Amino acid sequence: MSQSITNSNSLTKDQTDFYDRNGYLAPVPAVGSDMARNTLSKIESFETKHGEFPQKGLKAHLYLPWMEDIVRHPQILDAVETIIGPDILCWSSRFFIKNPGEKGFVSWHQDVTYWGLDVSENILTAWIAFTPATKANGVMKVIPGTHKKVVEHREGAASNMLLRGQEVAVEVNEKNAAFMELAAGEMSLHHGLIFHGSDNNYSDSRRVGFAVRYMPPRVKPLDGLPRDSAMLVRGEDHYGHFDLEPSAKSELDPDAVSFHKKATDTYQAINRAAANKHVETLKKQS
Ligand SMILES: O=C(O)CCC(=O)C(=O)O
Repeated sequence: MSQSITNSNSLTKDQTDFYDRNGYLAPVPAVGSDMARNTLSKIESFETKHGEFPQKGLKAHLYLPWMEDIVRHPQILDAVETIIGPDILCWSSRFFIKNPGEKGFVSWHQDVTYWGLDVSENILTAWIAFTPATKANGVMKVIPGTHKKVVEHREGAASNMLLRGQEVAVEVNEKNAAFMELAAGEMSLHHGLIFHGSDNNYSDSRRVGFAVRYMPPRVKPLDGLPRDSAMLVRGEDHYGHFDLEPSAKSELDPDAVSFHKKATDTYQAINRAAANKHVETLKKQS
């Protein structure tokens, strides 16, 4: 008799229906409280030794094997697989750390518009909490249902944690916001096009999160951008649209550090160029 194999953290039909309708899901179990505590202690030792993470912690999993363990965590991938299928690339990752009293908000934006990737694809972020994420410390908020259409963005908001300070150039009714509160070790999932952002941390505790961007290997980069890279974290890549990224042999291993520099320089170049490309998408939409 054949037995069906179920993944331990696969999402239910109700959860995927909710995600399809609303463009987000939270809270979802991720790495658990013990691993969250251990990883937080590694993050804080790294900060004590080296100061801030280079490039705002962009693609930190490329030079920190203990962050690659997070990016490849089976519980996270089981949930992601339910939404995007069995072949999974990690396109990028980034720390979002807010210290108490520090001004650092994230204005309403749609991620994929700046990523140089096909906006019609199922690209998502797993945002993993290493401390609790609460309304008081600036938890991420979303506007449910805004993931169906690309909108215009403007750049340069005064205080902002994003690389280009971008925000949607349409009115947002804050009353419709859903707050994705999380316990340490849990995650939220958000669609690459959902309007999302977060407020300053008004509490007296740190908010430490790590955003990991996942997509199926069939996703095509937009034409005319530098060749990009991504890490295959589950299944197979039959498309070859991206150079596959190597794992670091150890923390800050020199090959990994130099690869990371190259990959994040490319990321920044794509980020700059993609803003113009997404204006082309808007024109096609209208
Ligand atoms: O951590 C935050 O407050 C915002 C995160 C975010 O904008 C993202 O993951 O795309």
